[in-house]
Amino acid sequence: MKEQLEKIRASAMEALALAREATDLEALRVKVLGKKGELTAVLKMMGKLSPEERPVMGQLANETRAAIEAELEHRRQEIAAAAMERKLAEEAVDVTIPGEEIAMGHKHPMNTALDEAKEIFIGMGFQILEGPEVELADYNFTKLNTEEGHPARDWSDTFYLKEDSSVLLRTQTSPMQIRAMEAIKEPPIRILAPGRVYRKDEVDATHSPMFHQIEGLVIDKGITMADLKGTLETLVKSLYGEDSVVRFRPHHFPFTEPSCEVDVQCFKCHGAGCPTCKGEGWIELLGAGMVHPKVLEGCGIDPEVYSGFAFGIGLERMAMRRFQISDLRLIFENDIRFLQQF
Ligand code: 2NL
Repeated sequence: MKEQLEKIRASAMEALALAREATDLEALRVKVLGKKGELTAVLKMMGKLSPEERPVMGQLANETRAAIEAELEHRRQEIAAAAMERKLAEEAVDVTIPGEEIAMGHKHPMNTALDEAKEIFIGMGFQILEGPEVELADYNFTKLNTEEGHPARDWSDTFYLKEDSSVLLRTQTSPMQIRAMEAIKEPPIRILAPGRVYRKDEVDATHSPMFHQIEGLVIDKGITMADLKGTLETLVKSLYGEDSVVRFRPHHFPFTEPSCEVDVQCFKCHGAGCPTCKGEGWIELLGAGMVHPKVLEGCGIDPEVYSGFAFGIGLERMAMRRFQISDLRLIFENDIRFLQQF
């Protein structure tokens, strides 16, 4: 039995010296000291020894167990320390290596132009409202005094979403103004409705089936064409400078009466005619007019008591002038080489 114990101890020590992982140690512990282990098997045979031999062998067995356990613990610590060393070496960070530069993005030129327009109108007491791009024909046309059969309603110009022409992609942001009037009812109303609008246009340097509009609406007692002119002159002078010259030209829209288009005298040639204004001397900016009484009435606002003006601006054209962009398509292509310039 003595030899058996010595053999167990010697082979355990040898195996311990070779162990490289914590799992090796655990396997070894089970194999030698476990319930069905080598040492336990020897201890079970103690009963067969003589009463004289038993305490001697018992002591030797305990010493063997203690020695193996001590070495196990020693090796456990060595292996854990080695693992920690390895981990530290692997995860070492060289804080002196220069960092990777992160390219900073910035606002899209369309948003810069939009934010500038918003600022100007917020300064004049306007509230910004946004609404659905999928609209009822009722709100996009009928309530804007654009009757059945009007050319703007043509299937070749408008994206309809229903066979019966009742639902469409809005062709202007005016339906949002109608919704606002119906909701607020009691003027004064001063709102600015920016957003995407859709028309069936072929893509070229100045057209896109999706573009952006900013519409404004002011309703109160005693609002006249003078308020329209003053407000829009303020806009143009904020955009193009205090000394810019503004022109109001008669026009026609179904939803306003009277209607006009607003031009600014070319800031390059001061009216003489040049490539920037295509020889016209004037640059067209927006459409506007006094809200048609039928439109007010349809929204539950009494045209005998209240009056108002409205206007619509194409945001792409505004941004193109602001940043001297020659082709509308560049705005939507999101080519980083183009966008980085602004
Ligand atoms: C353009 C310029 C315009 C309006 C939009 C409007 C809105 C309501 C009532 C009356 Cl709720 N008018 N908006 C007015 C004049 C011009 O847009 O070139 N449109 C085709």
